[in-house]
Amino acid sequence: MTRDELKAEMLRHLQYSFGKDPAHAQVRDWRMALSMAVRDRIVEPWFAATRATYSGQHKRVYYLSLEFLIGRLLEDAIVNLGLGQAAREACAALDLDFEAVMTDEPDAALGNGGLGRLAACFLDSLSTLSIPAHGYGIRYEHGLFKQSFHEGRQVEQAEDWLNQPHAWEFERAESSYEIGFWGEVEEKDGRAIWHPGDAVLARAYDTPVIGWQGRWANTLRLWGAKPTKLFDLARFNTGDFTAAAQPEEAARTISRVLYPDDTTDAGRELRLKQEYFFAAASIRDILRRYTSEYDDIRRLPHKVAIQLNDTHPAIAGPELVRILHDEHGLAFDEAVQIASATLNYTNHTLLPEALERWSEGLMRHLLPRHMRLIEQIDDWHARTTKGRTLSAIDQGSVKMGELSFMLANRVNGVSALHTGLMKKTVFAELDRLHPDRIVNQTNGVTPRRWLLACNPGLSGLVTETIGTGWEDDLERLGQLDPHVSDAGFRARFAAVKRANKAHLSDWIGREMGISVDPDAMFDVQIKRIHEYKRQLMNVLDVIATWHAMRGEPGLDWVPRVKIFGGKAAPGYQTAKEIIRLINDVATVVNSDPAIGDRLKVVYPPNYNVSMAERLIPAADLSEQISTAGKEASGTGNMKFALNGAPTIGTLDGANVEIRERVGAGNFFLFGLTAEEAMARREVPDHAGRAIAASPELAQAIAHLERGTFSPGEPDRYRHLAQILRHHDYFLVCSDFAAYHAKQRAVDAVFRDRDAWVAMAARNTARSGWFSSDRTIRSYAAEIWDVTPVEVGPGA
Ligand code: 26Y
Repeated sequence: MTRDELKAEMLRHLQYSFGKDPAHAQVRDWRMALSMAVRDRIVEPWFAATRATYSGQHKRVYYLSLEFLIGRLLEDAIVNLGLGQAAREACAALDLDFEAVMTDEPDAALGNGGLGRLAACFLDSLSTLSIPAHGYGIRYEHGLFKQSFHEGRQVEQAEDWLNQPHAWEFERAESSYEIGFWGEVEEKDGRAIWHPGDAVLARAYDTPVIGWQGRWANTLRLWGAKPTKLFDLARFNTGDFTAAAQPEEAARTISRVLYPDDTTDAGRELRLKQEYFFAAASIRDILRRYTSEYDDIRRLPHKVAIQLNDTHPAIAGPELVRILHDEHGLAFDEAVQIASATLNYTNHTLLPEALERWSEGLMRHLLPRHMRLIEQIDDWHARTTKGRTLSAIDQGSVKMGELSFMLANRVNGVSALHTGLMKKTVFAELDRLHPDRIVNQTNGVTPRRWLLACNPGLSGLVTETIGTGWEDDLERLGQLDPHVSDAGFRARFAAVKRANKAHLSDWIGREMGISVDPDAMFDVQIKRIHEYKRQLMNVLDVIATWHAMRGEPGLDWVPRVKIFGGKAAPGYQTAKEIIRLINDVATVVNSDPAIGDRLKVVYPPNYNVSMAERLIPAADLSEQISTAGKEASGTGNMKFALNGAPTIGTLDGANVEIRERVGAGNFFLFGLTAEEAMARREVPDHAGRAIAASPELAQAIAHLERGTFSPGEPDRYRHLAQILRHHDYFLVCSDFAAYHAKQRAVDAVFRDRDAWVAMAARNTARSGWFSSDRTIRSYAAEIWDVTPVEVGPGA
């Protein structure tokens, strides 16, 4: 498509799809017009892919996830369709600022963090690999909350991405399912019939997901909740307008927000309703498609593979058993066998508080038939494995991990270390009973978004050096390795990073009013704020460094910009204290004349996918410092390495595999191993001992307690200090000295610019394995038993 064709299409959509006169069009109108023009190019490959799947009777993959953190879609589509140049030129010809048009699009933030972003990368790779697949999720009206800082404290506001037309979705009014809740189960002639007490409609909204070079497109189908009857006309006519609208309100609540607060009973019930709502609609849709093509329901596992993204969609298991048994009339055991040959489960965390459990009472009340089936599934498992000591029902609650495991063909962890720990800890007994069920699938990230689109400078250099083809064959980056010893290549690599940093410095200046030196080291930690991720250890290092700089202002310090980004769960008080501390430390450090440009702390609010795309290409150092054994994989770690930022990190999650691949000499390792961490927790007063052994740490904690960063309110960080001294489960104190020392080693290498650039470039050259294409190929072969559909070039 040429510039002129695209421009003509934009003008056509502007006028005929949106009724706008070009003379009065705003950026948003132009962005919508461009989106429509681009979307039109997706529809054909999308139809072609669907037709090819039907006509070849190919097996399909269904990825069920409560989260899809997809971010912006326009640039992604432009890049995948190879329309970058045409789009830039068309915008220029219309006197539009291309960057402003791109950034006008709101982020689709239908997820919290890693698990949701992984689902989005997987959709991208499934399309790139032409594997017939659907993503299924909820069309939340409000995605992840918007974060702002008021006096350093996190304030949450409702996010509102649908408060404007959504360019990418197709509403399917004809694809709706009635989803029941509550009610009773009637036993009749040995058969169970569930009579729900209430119901809502699940309506489908489809977003095409285009793969690399537009060869294939799959569908992300999101469910919106609607009332089964619009409103109560009788009540309306009596003048009780509010009551008349009540059914609609109640139904819509289900797809209103991502992760409602689950600390109250009302919140918990709503969350379970969301899970069942979307799982049931998806299963219904999958079976409708299957039965429209095939007669024998027993062959379902040959044509369908379902992946459960953690336990959040786990109720899909009992729902599938219910339909096969109650509605299709299969014997119970056979129904369970078919369901478990179809379903697979990915575990993303071993943290006890994130392992879902539902109270038996709530489950029986909301889903009476399912609770009964869960008991039967539990009995069936005990009967068929003689694993009598084990149950998915424990002390009045249903353990969704165990239930998902019992009903799965394969269960996978997301990094080698995490999968090993799953076998050793939470699923030890189930693994013994089913030794082939647990497999590892190390996470990956899509190189289209996380290198090609977000880092044009580096991707240009890669292409000039090794040619094209790496975009969907990322291991080709290995061909860069020999070039790293070429001084000319290193100079160009360094120039790209320097330009990215200058660009980010401008943005930080504009957005935050903080001036940062693009030649300083950009040290970045961006992820959800959680104690196990240890942002607190990072701030303590900032405090210790600041303290040392003030003590010896004459020393030749390596200038650093400490960049933080991330949100805390609204009810997670300790994480919110850590946020406030980072902001308070920033206030003191950034305005300290004794420090000047040598240390800056920058924490831009409302970290999201788009901000990650801005920060990662400009990073020098990647902070991956979780307590070993706690971060299942991490995927940010892969994005940094790919973009030429070496890691300072622990042996946790996929850091282990990153270090193996980039080489120990290109990775700053520190800290306790997972085994040592477990042992250390048993040492009495481990924190006290670590504090006594590290004057820097003792000093930094003393600053917290003295109110250095909370003038006039010395108690503000008393609680954090207490945690460090007496309840340091995440071993911040035990790892601090090693971390602080390793940061000095980082300084030393950074001083030797050429050595640093070589290290950075080797990170890029050796990160090819972390493409989500590799991950998806591996799921396809080892879990789903599907193969890519052959498509002609540029179909
Ligand atoms: C049930 C509720 C409490 C809950 C909600 C969200 C539990 C967990 C989650 C999200 C978990 C998550 O994002 N896990 C992350 O998954 C990534 C993809 O596998 C990993 O890279 C990352 O280490 C892990 O923390």
